Amino acid sequence: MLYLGLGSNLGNRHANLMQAVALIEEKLGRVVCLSNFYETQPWGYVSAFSFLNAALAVETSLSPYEVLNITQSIERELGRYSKSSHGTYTDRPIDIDLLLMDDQICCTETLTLPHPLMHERLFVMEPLVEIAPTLKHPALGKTILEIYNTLKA
Ligand code: PH2
Ligand code: MG
Ligand code: MG
Repeated sequence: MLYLGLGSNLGNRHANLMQAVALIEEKLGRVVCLSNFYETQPWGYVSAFSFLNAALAVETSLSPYEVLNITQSIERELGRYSKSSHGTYTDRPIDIDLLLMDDQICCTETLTLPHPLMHERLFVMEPLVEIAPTLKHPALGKTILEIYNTLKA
């Protein structure tokens, strides 16, 4: 199972997330579970625009790199032209992040799994704990619920 994190803080955020989910279903595989959408404040940079964040579980036979290529093309299709530049984050209509893929641990220049910052980010862990509380983080050896509780404390 593949777990993705979605975020939007530009344009019609709700519509952007819904369109991303539809394109993920079309191009990656069956969306098994989708969290609620959470209103969150920009984390790690200053912006006037707050986010909607969500998490979803997808059944796919594709490799992590194929998934990455496709999620990046979906981001472009939904109008994401600029990526974080000069080490700072930028506002975006859509961001699709690979969080976890089965027990895969992978660390290359193009892709790190599990997502290296997921356990530090409430905007990722809150939607994820809703859909996969008992899922184990293969690198930390803790469940999503345990990580979420530590982060919240
Ligand atoms: N994504 C970031 C940086 N900061 N803050 C919130 N609230 N939600 C995000 O999705 C987000 C962020 C980098 O991808
Ligand atoms: Mg991100
Ligand atoms: Mg991203």
